[in-house]
Amino acid sequence: MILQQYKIVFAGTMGAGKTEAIRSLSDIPVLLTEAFNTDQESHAKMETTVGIDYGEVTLEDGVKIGLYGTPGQSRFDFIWPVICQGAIGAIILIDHNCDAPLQELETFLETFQNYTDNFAIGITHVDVNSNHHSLSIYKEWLIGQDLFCPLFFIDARKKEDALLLLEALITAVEVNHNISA
Ligand SMILES: Nc1nc2c(ncn2[C@@H]2O[C@H](COP(=O)(O)OP(=O)(O)O)[C@@H](O)[C@H]2O)c(=O)[nH]1
Ligand SMILES: [Mg+2]
Repeated sequence: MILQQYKIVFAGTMGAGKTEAIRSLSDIPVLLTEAFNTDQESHAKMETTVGIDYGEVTLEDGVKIGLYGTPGQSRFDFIWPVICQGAIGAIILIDHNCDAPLQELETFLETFQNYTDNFAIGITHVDVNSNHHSLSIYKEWLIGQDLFCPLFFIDARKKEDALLLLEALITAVEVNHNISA
């Protein structure tokens, strides 16, 4: 058997559910790994290490996927290119109840488009009915941008929701790269 391991990165707003989604999916206890700032040039003062979540899931077909959670705050943005190295795609999680969810989505997509072409978007916390944003804003925005990537409303605490997003991303990778099973 050929062992294949892929890498997927979770990005998105603070508290959106990145750690929780990795926890829901992972077959192993989620690890918090430390990464050191390798980009002293643009963040010379940042000498601390940064915590990255790490989990693993093996899909039914035996493909093993490494799940990497990035720190959400932009002050850690120097670490994103490092984490994204070799990743097949990114899952962007946006908390529907944050102040400006659409702008956040736009910013994360713009940033991570530098590192990968494959995305799946999960809008979280839609069960918490504390804001006035309509759910249709995301789809309308994607259509307006001519961006066709999978978009789901999920609860990161539910394994089936997180799995749906993961499988949508893998399908997007296969479609974008013309891979047939
Ligand atoms: N109500 C609700 N809580 C959620 C949802 N997704 C995640 N959470 C919770 O939100 C909190 C923050 O999630 P966490 O994974 O730590 O966010 P991170 O900063 O993106 O890693 C945790 O208590 C999660 O259990 C959701 O869809 N709805
Ligand atoms: Mg986290």
